[in-house]
Amino acid sequence: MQKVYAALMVSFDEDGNIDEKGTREIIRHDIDVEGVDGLYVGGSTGENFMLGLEENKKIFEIAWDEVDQQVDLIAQVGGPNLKEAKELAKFVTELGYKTISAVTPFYYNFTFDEIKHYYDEIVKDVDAKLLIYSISALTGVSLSLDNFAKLFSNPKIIGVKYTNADFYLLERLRERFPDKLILSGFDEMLLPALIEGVDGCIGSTYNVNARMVKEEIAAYNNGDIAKAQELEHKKNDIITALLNNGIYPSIKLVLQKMGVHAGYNREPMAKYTDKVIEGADEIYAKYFNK
Ligand code: MN9
Repeated sequence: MQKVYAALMVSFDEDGNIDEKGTREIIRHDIDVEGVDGLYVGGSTGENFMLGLEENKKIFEIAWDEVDQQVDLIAQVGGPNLKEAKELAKFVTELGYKTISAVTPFYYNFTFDEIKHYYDEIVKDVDAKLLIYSISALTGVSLSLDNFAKLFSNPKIIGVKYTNADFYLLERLRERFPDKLILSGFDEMLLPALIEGVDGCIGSTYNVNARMVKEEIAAYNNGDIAKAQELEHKKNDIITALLNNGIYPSIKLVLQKMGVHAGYNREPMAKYTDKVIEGADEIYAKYFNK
């Protein structure tokens, strides 16, 4: 069965400090209520690119401790600061994480050789497998099929978190690398990704909607395509509402309504306005208060 990973959210207090208790509550909710198969820690949904090294370490520690090996964990350690990425990779593997992930290095228009060097360096001295985190819409970094082939030639690089609407490339990747792990990163494009043969999915909305998604995957696997399509539509009604109201604040506010202390977003993300709070209340009432 294809695995569902929540891209873990982190709870921050009003001043933007990590709220450890709230973060543990989100983890418990994801595992105990949503029934996720795993957590992707330190991704964009974890607001990681707004945090410092020590804060990222703290979050990896909290997640490792709270999860207590109940579900799979993937630690996203990447960013344009390669020294820090390597330090985080070492830190998480010493904690016990077996799988790490790293975003393609962004901002400086690195050449492919520089990107390849970055990945080889991150995995070089650690006993861990790595998933490339490819999200070209936000990083501006696109990888071709041949680029993937070169990166995958390193045996420690076991797959990709594929956050991309290019289904042709996804199909070519699946065909060429049947043994690599491909996890789909756009929650709103799950069904077409399943059809292309992904091994699972990682996403922000699975913090609040993993149950419906697991039902959809089960319907797809049973060959009940009509049911899978119906669930894809229902899921995307929710995702569309969340996106229209602001995805990060809305997921946190919905969690809050579910009794989980998900806190605030980290600046420069805005504080919740009344309009956003009302919008999230409506989303909760319409889709979640069953
Ligand atoms: O991890 C997430 N990407 C970002 C992947 O937040 C940048 C997705 O789960 C999206 O939030 C989701 C809604 O567009 O697909």
